[in-house]
Amino acid sequence: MLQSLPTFVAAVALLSSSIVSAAPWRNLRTSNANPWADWEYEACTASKTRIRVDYNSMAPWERKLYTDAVKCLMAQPSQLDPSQYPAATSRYMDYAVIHVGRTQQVHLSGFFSTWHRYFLWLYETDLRHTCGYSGRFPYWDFAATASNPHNFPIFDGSEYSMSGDGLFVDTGPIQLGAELVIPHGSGGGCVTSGPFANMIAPLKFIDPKQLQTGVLPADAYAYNPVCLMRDLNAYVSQTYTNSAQLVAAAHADNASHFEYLLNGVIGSSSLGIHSGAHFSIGGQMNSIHVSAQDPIWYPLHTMIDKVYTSWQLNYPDRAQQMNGETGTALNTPPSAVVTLESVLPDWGYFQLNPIQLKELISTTGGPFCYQYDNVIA
Ligand SMILES: [Cu+2]
Repeated sequence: MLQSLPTFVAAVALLSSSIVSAAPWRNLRTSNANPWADWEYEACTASKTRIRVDYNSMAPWERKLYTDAVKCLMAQPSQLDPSQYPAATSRYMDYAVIHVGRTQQVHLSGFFSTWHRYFLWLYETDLRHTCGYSGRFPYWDFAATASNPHNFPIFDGSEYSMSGDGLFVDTGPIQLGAELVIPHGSGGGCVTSGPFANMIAPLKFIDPKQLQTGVLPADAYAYNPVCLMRDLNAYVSQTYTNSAQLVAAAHADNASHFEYLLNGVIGSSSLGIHSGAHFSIGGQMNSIHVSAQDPIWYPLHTMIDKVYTSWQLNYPDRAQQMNGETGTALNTPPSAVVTLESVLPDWGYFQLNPIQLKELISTTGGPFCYQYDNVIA
């Protein structure tokens, strides 16, 4: 599917074990005998099941409760070694840094859906445990806002939003690949409204093409403070993340078809829902690697998880299918095909225990206990 990509075999830049630090909480117990076999998860019961909801359906007070919790995480100290990870300026940014460190393994690979599902769960749990968040975990239904994202509470720039667009900076059309040019959106500059106004994003932009090399740039964790930027793009939303595309993904024939509808083919005009959602926000979100700096990353990926969950619930016989891909982006450097038995790359200090993919298949099994307010039928 990919023609003449520069494939030189190189070691995937793994985060070193210095990312180990005392986890302040655990959602599973491990016995000291054999960490591979002996942990137990708490049973997920109906009364314990958390329901995830559309941000736009939440009352203003609950939306503010959520963004206050995110800001609380931004005010907590980093647990990473500052000499190795200068861009890790807070506990919130630790997630973004760890995401950078795992990017080459958990995108365009067999780990995408389940690694991100658990990453979101860790973040949600951290908001509750570290910042006392008591509301529901929101997703951003990007198909529902495609007509004009500014018109919805999530991006209206009010104190109850996820902050608005960036200031308008006319930099012309955006070249996303050899075959793909998209029109400029309505922003392009710094985000100056709402809860995350004037936020600093310390991770330097990494071009998605980097995925094709199998390694991270040498300065991937350097401290490079710039403003959080956005360029909301209704054209991209309407073209790549409309409801017909969500429905198609929720009814994909098999896991590799699902992966294609989600992630498209890098560098081609086939963007997929996931990349489309990223590019409809612009700014840091245009980088697969460093996008998790923008707080909208979490509701966006929660929506991707809702699509994954819907597909699994629509076709229980396909729920455990693998997409046939390996454990490295574009199989660079080459690695083994991912199976249900595969151990996922860890989540930095947030979760260092080995977790097998089969544990992350159901949202009401393994470590999880949540559902969505509805299923994409
Ligand atoms: Cu990601």
